[in-house]
Amino acid sequence: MISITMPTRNRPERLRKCIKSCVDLADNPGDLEFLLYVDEDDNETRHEELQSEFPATTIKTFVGKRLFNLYKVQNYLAECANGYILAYLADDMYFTTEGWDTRVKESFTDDQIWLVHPYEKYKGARGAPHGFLSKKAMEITGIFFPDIFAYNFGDTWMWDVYQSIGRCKCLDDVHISHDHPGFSERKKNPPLELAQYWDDTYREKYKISEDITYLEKDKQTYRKTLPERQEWISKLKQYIKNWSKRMDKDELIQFENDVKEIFVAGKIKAPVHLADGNESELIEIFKDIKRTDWVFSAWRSHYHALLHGIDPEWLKDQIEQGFSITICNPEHKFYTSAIVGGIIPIALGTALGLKIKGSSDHVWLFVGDMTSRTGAFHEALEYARGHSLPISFVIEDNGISVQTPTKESWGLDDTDVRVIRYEFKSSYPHVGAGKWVTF
Ligand SMILES: Cc1ncc(C[n+]2csc(CCOP(=O)(O)OP(=O)(O)O)c2C)c(N)n1
Ligand SMILES: [Mg+2]
Repeated sequence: MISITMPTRNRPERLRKCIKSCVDLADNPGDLEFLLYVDEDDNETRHEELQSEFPATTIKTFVGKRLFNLYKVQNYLAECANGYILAYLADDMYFTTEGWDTRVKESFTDDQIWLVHPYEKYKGARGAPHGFLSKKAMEITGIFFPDIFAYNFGDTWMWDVYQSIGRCKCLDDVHISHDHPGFSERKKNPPLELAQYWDDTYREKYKISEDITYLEKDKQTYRKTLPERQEWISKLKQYIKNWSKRMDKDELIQFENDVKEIFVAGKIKAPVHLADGNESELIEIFKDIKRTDWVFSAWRSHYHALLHGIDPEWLKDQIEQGFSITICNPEHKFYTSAIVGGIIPIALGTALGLKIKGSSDHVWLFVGDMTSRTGAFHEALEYARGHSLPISFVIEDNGISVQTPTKESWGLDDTDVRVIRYEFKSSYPHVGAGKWVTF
């Protein structure tokens, strides 16, 4: 979902035009959320009517004190947003490109650390007066926008920070128009149609007192903020670096040893399924798995979760809480089920959904050797093959189902070339750490 944060004041018609352009030109207006901040003394904006006028989308209004600080308003709205992409748009812009939302969503691959911005008539690709950031980035920097400015330089800050980490993306094919050009443009060629918008609201905001304008004051503040911007840059860089790093064999083994110790001490009041002996195979397989792919696994999923980039601390905490056999992390598109075969139709349906949407993401399904004998597995394999779905099947063959030797019970060997298969031998039993534990 894209959440659009939008402070507005006394411009009902332009606000309408802006929302209308966003909704009419979006491929998926149901996946948009508008968060409007309306000043309590604004009696022109008929925000109550907007939701019924645009039923295809979600419009939430927050009425509050006039804050005289655009970024405080935007930060407040961003905190309330549900989307993983946050947009800072102004109520005097409007999109002119169909499918703008799909283009924006596509741009947020990898680690989500991007400033994506449309091509704007006056600034072109040379700045991002309007843009899209991720909630992830906001988590890392702790705040959506720095709120030390009143009205200016927040977007300059973003532009500088994201440019210097090489994560600024101008969508040349997504255009917006902005009824509020920069000063130089206005001086050179004052557009008549804009003059009417140059109302008291604007004049008021550009003047603090007789000798200083907000613009001048914000500029002075900006010059002093290099250390703060550098702090953002290093936090974001660090995140990007950690994100692309995968655990190596020793780190995986160390993680399981830690879990084993905690379990044997009786501190995890639920079953744990430990793995070992398959680190190298999994590390090899995960080289082909993009961080943005979907991974589905079963009860023994610690290694899969770690190799898919899930935070080891978060995972350990989940295991300690007793969720070892049902680890799920939507942010990383990682899902498991402890029901034999339970995850198979979910993975298959996800692959079907991706194909229908035309997504370039891929689904990876990990199952045990006995699970690969179930009807659900064979049906899924046939259906995926018949419909050319973006899904890969991986069979993890430890030769047993709990304690039953799989090959003995089925009387066959496996030579199916349509699936990835690796064999391994774990020194742990099916469940637990090989030592009886009383909780
Ligand atoms: C529907 C269902 N039946 C039985 C079980 C109990 N069970 C849990 S894991 C498992 C063994 C599955 O063997 P395999 O697919 O080879 O997995 P692995 O050896 O990797 O654990 C069984 C029977 C279950 N979780 N769900
Ligand atoms: Mg098995």
